[in-house]
Amino acid sequence: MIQNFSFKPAHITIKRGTRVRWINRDSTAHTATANKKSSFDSGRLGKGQSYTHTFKSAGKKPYHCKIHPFMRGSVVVKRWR
Ligand SMILES: [Cu+2]
Repeated sequence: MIQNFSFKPAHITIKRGTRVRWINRDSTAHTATANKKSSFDSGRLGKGQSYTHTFKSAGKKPYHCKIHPFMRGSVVVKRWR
């Protein structure tokens, strides 16, 4: 969830192959953009819009909002539980 200019939860741990969905609940546009280019990028999400990404490789994937760089989060992808 993207709400009140933050990602909630900001940090999650998932199993490889899991789909993660970001839904923008703010009336302001946001993005969920991997810090590492070419990994994932939601593009501009308006109010109520969502973006889904399937994480296929293990590791820590920090991301941010391009419009508000102070908004930060991370997804830790494990090979298995
Ligand atoms: Cu934002």
